[in-house]
Amino acid sequence: PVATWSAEDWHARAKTLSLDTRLFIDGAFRPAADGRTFTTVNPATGAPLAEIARGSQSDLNVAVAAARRAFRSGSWSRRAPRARMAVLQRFADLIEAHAGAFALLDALEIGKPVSSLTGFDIPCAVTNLRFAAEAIDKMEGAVTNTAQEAFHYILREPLGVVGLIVPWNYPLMMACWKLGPALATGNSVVLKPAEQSSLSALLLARLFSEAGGPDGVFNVITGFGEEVGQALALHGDVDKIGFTGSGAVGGLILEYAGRSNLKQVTLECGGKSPQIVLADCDLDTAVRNAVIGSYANQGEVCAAGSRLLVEEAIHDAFVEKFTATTRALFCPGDPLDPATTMGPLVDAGHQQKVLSFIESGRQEGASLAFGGGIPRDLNAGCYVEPTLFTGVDNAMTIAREEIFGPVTAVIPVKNLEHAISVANDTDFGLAASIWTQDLRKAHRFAREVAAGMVWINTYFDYDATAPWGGFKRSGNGRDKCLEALTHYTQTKSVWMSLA
Ligand code: TXE
Repeated sequence: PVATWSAEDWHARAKTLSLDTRLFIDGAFRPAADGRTFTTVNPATGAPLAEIARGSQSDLNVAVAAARRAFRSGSWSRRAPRARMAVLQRFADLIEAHAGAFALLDALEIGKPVSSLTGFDIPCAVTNLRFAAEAIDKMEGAVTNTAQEAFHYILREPLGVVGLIVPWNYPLMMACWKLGPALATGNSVVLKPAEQSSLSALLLARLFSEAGGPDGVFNVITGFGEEVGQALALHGDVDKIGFTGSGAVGGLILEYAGRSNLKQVTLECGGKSPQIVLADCDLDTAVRNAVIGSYANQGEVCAAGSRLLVEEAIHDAFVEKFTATTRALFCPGDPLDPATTMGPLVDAGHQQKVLSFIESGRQEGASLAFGGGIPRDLNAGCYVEPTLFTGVDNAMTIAREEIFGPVTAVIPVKNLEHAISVANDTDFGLAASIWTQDLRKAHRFAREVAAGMVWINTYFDYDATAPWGGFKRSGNGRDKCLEALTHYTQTKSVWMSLA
């Protein structure tokens, strides 16, 4: 039914929404030990939204101890695979049943349109959880081919206590991408949501308990990165951190792991992904997808196709169509209106950062084709207009840095060779796309581009089975897909003498 709610319905429900804003530890909500809270703000209006528990090192220690106790007890880690599967399936069902509440929580906290949440984030979160749940009894160990007088087998076991540190751009979905494999393989989890988006994580934890998840297996500590996140990644009794966020913090997580207990780390740290548009492409399809690749989710997407490498012969026609298509598809507005396709950015600090990237584009000599400012009628919120720069050189700041907002750069290229060399001239390597009718060019590009995900004549195609992650500074490891489950396990090699 959420699909039928009007803007008025969403606003009415927002007024009566009940929130639990405390930490979730060992199966129960509780305030931070020192009673501190922080205020979260609705970025569409600038109004305060909720007072959330500000977790500290001591809260984190209690959560890690509860997670370890639960792991040792075997209440989850050694529960029969099918029984674990049943809990995770019920958990997924409950998320689906609470779609309205999840959409409201994420929309109010980060400004994402409810249409994106109900149409994408929530179904993807649910599918990924179900995918991980269904895989539980299909993960196998192995018996290896040793000499006759020995019997050797490989067991795959959970790691123990896993810390998940997630960002604010897909709060529910990102948590589920990591929770699915971590819980399916039998680990206990401490989840640290971003400070901008705590509420959906807290509802998730409550629903896991309601689904039959044992106490201590899934804990949520809300609060700040330098407090809770750092304490989690430095903790000597945490076996792994699964992280999505900035490259700078990704580097710190590796450092914390090195300084503490050499815990395992997987990272997804964003990108500066190229979309190559060759002269022989189907221009209408290429433009439509390039626009979506640029501005979907306000451009707050790690795989945003923010560098458009357009072959010179079609440059002007491309920019003209791109401009018209953007106007038709993306107009900033109220996130609680189901017709809205673009909300505000997550907070005022991020809005300023994106505006300063736009300023750097102007200063460094790129031409502003459209956008570039705050929409006039929406200046109470953290909005930025969809923005396009043309005449961009790949050395400019707007071509090198992840802007994480609705700002895209057109870089003219001479041909495929030139496009590949510009595409790979970046510190990142998350995603890439090519638009062409020539299969040889498409597959050559797929082999030569240094990126974890390649889209040919499409963008943002997505499935729970498909690995998500990057090369180079975009990180290591993969989310979604079966491989993700192996990131939350370790192998044990067992020998028995038959002599
Ligand atoms: O990220 P942070 P921010 C990129 C994007 C964005 C920029 C900054 O370019 O503009 O990063 O965003 C926690 N120890 N991406 O500041 O700080 C933090 O609390 C441990 C790309 O939001 O990396 C949050 O939970 N944890 C990206 C998480 O790290 C720490 C998604 C991410 O926050 C910490 C988000 C610390 N010292 C931003 N400091 C993607 N890959 O999709 C912060 N955190």
